[in-house]
Amino acid sequence: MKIVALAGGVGGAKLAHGLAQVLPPEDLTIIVNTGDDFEHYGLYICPDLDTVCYTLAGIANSETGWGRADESWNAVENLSKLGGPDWFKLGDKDLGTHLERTRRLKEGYSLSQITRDFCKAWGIGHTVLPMSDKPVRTFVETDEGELAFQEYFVHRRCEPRVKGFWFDGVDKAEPVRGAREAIQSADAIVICPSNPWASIDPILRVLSPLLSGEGPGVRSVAVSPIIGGETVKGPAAKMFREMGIEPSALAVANHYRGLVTDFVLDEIDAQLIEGIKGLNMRTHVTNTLMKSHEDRKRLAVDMLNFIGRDV
Ligand code: FO1
Repeated sequence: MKIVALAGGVGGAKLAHGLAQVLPPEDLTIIVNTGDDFEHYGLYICPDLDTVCYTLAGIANSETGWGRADESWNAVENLSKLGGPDWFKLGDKDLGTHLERTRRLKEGYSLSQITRDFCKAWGIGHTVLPMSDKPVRTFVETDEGELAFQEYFVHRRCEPRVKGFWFDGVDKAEPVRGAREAIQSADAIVICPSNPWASIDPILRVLSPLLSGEGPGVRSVAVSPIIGGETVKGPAAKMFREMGIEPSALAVANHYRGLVTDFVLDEIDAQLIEGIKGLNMRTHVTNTLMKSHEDRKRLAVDMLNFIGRDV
């Protein structure tokens, strides 16, 4: 079964990792959000691409959910002593990624070419693609004005109240080469349990020319990142509340209405099934919490059974 997975940060990377454990490389393409990307210390940093790749390569920092495992912090400690901005923690190993990516971008390589070479170097067999080779930047409209994503998410620790989002460059950013073929040959698109507003919406906007195809279109299965009204990790539930929406798996399904054919929610939210079916989506209830690598694999197998049963 061929799958295209759309993923952002931590939650998305976990399910992508689960799918990579059960699908061969030729049957899984992972398309990653680049709206979180930004320049810092003159380096071009791609947090979601790195979170997905480090997770697939088994070198991700499992405590923080970002950056590398077994990290040291000499560079950032020393730049801090010099009075430099140290709010965005760049580990020494992680710095190597940003230095080399920035060097190659300056040499004219595309982000997708660089990602392909990095995946090879990290021993990742599956295809990981940035959603576009053109820059897209997520901005968060808040009660304190407009903030670039990392300014909001890391520097301000998601404190400002969110009013909306916009994605600079999204209308000029064509889908990355390879996305069209992957989607056309896919049995299903899996929308991983990432932040619907900040991680998945940018990808859906960039890929929309490929997704609004006539006819039944590709099967698309979204997994709720909200369980029992709360996000497992990250500010998605807070964002829903601040946008005047009570956070729940139903609210997430409603966010994706018209875009997905199927919705996967956690057993704890089974009472929401009828409401989600009312959005013209097939529902699948299971344990969607991924605490261990085994959990990631179990959810992936569960998803494929669910998709395969009706394909
Ligand atoms: N998130 C934080 O909350 N604090 C950090 O200091 C931080 C550093 C960091 C360095 C590299 C990287 O790839 C990600 C990093 N993140 C950090 C996460 C980053 O903000 C991502 O955008 C989130 O994971 C949301 O996708």
